[in-house]
Amino acid sequence: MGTSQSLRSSGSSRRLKADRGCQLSGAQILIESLLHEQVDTVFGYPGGAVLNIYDELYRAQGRIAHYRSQHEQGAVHMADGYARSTGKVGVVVVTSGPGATNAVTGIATAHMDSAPLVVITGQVPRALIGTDAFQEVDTIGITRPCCKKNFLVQEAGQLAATIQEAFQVARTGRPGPVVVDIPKDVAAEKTTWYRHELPPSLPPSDRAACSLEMVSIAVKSLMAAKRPVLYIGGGVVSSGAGPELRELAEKLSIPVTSTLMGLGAFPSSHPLYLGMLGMHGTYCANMAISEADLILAVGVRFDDRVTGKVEEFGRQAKIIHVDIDPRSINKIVPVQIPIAGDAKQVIRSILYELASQNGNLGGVHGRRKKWLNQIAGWRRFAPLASGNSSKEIQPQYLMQELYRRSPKDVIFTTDVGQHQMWAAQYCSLEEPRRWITSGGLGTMGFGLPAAIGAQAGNPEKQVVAIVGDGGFLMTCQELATAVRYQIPVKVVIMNNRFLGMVRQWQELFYENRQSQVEGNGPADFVKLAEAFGAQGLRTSSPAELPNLLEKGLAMPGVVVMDVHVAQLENVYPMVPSGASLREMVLGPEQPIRGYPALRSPEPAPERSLPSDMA
Ligand SMILES: Cc1ncc(C[n+]2csc(CCOP(=O)(O)OP(=O)(O)O)c2C)c(N)n1
Repeated sequence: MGTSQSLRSSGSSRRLKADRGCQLSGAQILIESLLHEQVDTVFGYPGGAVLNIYDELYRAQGRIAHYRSQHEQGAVHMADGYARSTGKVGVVVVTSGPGATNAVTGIATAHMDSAPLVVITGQVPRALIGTDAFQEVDTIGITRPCCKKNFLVQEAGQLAATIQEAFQVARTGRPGPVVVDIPKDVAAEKTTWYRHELPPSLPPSDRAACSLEMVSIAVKSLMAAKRPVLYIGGGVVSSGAGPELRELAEKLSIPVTSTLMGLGAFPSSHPLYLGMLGMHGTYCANMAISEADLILAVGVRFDDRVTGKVEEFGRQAKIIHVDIDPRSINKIVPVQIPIAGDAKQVIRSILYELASQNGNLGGVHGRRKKWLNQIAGWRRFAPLASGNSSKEIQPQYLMQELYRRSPKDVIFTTDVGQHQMWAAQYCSLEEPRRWITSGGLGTMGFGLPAAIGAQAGNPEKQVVAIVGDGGFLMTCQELATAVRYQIPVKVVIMNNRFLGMVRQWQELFYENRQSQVEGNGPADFVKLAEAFGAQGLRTSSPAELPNLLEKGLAMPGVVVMDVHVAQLENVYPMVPSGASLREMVLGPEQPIRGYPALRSPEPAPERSLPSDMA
């Protein structure tokens, strides 16, 4: 039994011995540090530079569960899915060279979406660094621009403090991935280690205090506004500010729209909820933002997929921007009321200030009536199309049926493409941390491994990966991981035999020249699932679909449901790239300004709003 294990097996005499210090290797100190951070789950892939670490992971079996992926990208997405669904830091171990470079897509994905990870990469021995040694890459250089912070550990004596800092950085402020590069000889080297060297774990968030003066100005503006909108994003999920936001929205009758990353932070069935905004957002959300006189933006970063033409975004509105990361404020749009701070704390401060007005909200609800009526009109004018299917399965119908048949507390992960947008539109969620998608980097191949990580962290929940046929083939080998560890994820392939989202853009903006977007030949996903030891089901019939979903979701083990949908369906509404949110295209019958209408031989009449809504 290794020294680290004997240290763990408590007993006061042993503790005393530990306090007098003992000789541990860098790898043993790493394991002690992970246990100190209460890590019980690690994802990774072994190799030469991390042999010592894997030897200690072997000894730590029973205390740390390790899931070995089939590719390092998969391991990082798994840790990411685990982190986003549990709120804990996800941990990854990969080897040097190709192990580290394979991990980069996962690290960049987590970085863009602010997911807290600690990624431990092996490195060649210190004496070989810079010599083009076997499996040497400059991991620090490569990962610098796509992680929150990285460390090259120079000696075993630095490991405990470095790991602690890495966890603290990963989960504090705007969360993100941290890379710790450990040369092989540092992992092997022994040093005197004292248990009391491990200081108590630092709190998960700095809960930075915000400017009370700004809060007070924000409250006045919120009370005075005639057409306010709350625009929320992933920062609300990471700070757990959902309940406070709901209280605020209800207290002041403020309608709420969410980014792709914020879905679930505000209950989608709530009457004040407008749906997602942005490129494939709802008509009423995009109109509300465009017409608002006040936007309270919380935990968002004004991504270009959200704002459309940025000069037009919320042009009539005063903007209050609450964000933990002061660098995000005033970065894309000028903000009149900046509040740097943790979303939960700031919204609490706003609620506190409102409460101090002794319930005298100055007739705010009456003032909002006209605005809420106008929004109701937009909602009625252009609701999301319902996916009626007779001959073929419409993608919208698939999403509606999947949502209807999934348990209320289901966790959905998605890949990237049309299916992701339809899932966002139709699989509306009531709670945070149930919607896991690659929003910022838009990484195809994310859905399946993220689902495996989410399922590992939430064994009691149903986890469903919604993927496209293209993205599924990027990481489908992770089915082997799910089967091996009996992680019973369900995979729903929205199979349109196209790289659908790219085909949609080629149709709409490149005169339908379909360049390299056709499907994957006779790829048989049922056989593929079976080859990995999973179960496969397939349908292309609208009548069969409900039963297939019911059956597939209820089956034990890993199940792949290959659902053949209409091939040429496009995602609407759509704001063409670079257009303002008002220039949404609602459906195929409506030509996109500057582009020929491909679907209708005659130019379709412009859809116009009823006069009271124009
Ligand atoms: C790794 C990666 N490569 C390329 C792209 C560009 N891309 C965005 S969506 C898309 C098509 C996805 O096709 P599929 O997985 O079949 O999903 P669908 O759009 O049909 O739902 C592509 C190629 C990407 N987002 N990620």
